[in-house]
Amino acid sequence: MSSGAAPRHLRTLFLSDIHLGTRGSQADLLLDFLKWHDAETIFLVGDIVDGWRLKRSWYWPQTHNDVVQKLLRKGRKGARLIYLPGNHDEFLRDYLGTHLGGVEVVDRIVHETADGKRLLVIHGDQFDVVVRHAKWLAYLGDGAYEFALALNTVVSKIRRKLGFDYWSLSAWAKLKVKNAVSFIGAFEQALITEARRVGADGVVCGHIHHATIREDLGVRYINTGDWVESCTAIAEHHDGRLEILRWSVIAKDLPYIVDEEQESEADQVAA
Ligand SMILES: [Mn+2]
Repeated sequence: MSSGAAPRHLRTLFLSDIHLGTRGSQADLLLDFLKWHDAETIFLVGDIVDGWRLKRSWYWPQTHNDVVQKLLRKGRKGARLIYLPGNHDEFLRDYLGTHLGGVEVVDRIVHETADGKRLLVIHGDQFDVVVRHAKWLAYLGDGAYEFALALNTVVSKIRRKLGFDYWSLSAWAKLKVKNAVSFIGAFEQALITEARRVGADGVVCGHIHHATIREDLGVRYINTGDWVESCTAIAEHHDGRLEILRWSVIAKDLPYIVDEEQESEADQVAA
């Protein structure tokens, strides 16, 4: 691809866990990614802006602003933008069902792919309680499962009022590396259970910073990954085919952008 090449055009783009407002956010790499990718519909699958960190200490460099502007510009140029808040941008959950500057804000939505598959799109933190108690919930059945979902909302509100951080599955899993694999498994299981419950063919979520497309769970399980470590997105092509886009792989075909990437890594080491 030469520097004069047009961006890749996708039917749908799913992005999550960008964590703008934190030093870990790879906003400059995401900016490059957005220059090279356009889509008819862009789903922002939660934890786009990190509201908790910003509350503690304000960190908002120009590149983070540029990401927001770039996305809004894509909206003005005709892309449909849908924002599904996560636990880190929970403040946006007060705006569910509204439009903010051309962006639709919803808790969850069903997306139909070009080949007619219905995918539930949701951040995923809503299922943390389910994940933590997956075994006895499975044993107790559907009523308990729905109760756990409701309980999760209440518990997270109380924790927020008391000034606690949200219980973070990914942070917890990282601390307990031995259990990480089984927790990722329980998270996947909770999400596919929900997809099946609402009659969808699959689920697209984020939250655990682990990009995957799985076809072996009965319904499709798709995780968008993140823009803190892995720098991944999910693309839906015009024929409905889904693909994980990894910036580390794409950037190799874009020589002059690879240079920018190296610079930004050097900056990080310096910081
Ligand atoms: Mn999250």
